Amino acid sequence: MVLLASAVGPDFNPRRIERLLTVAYQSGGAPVVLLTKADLDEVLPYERQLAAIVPAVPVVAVSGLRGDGIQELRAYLLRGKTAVLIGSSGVGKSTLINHLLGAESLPTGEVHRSGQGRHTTSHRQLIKLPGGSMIIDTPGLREVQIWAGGDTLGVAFADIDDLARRCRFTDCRHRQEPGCAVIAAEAGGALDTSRLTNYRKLQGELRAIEVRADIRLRLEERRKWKVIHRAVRKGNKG
Ligand SMILES: Nc1nc2c(ncn2[C@@H]2O[C@H](COP(=O)(O)OP(=O)(O)O)[C@@H](O)[C@H]2O)c(=O)[nH]1
Ligand SMILES: [Mg+2]
Ligand SMILES: [Zn+2]
Repeated sequence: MVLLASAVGPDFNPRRIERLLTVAYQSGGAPVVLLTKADLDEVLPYERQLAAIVPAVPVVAVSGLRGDGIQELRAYLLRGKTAVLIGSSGVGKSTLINHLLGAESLPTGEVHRSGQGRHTTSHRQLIKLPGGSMIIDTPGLREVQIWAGGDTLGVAFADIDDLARRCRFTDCRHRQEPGCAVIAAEAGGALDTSRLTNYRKLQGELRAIEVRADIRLRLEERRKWKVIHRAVRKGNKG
């Protein structure tokens, strides 16, 4: 299970959640969104926004300080299950785990005035929770990167994937191709522009990673053949 933590407040960013969701789907884990620091603001408007962008993903509003949503969260953390907690530094991941543990086991940090959290969690850590589940605390987004493989965007952006079936070209990238149903949906207002922009950005990142992976693969292949050729030459001499 992948718990995507995002705090309520002015820094709340649906685009970041889309990105985390892409990472979650790539991992093969089932995603659950945690709306953290629920003690700071009315959670309903955030839940409404999430329902629009991640309709199929459960959302739990939690507060590691006040204890909101802890029972609901525990219902996901079943015996034998492992969850990884990801999200920006300072959203309250370690505080939440401490609450689940009922102890101050993990260091937590003050949030900088810039809104950026300090990286008080410096490494990943697997923690056994009472109840028999396990949870992995992570230091923040630096650890969480998109990697190529699988139809990840298609799952995280199922709406765009559905529209894409009606594009004229089957390999349409929804950028400026004629007969693109995605571009048409955006122009007609049915698809949110910033959601499409984020989709394109993630698509570009995935492509860059695929290209890098491809170069690495070719270099490895070349090295392998060099070794084989050298061995063959030696063999011929001897
Ligand atoms: N108001 C409020 N503050 C919180 C909550 N959880 C964490 N914090 C504060 O946010 C800061 C960062 O918390 P931390 O757990 O270290 O975040 P992490 O970087 O995601 O592990 C600390 O100052 C916490 O006291 C919460 O539920 N409500
Ligand atoms: Mg932490
Ligand atoms: Zn298209």
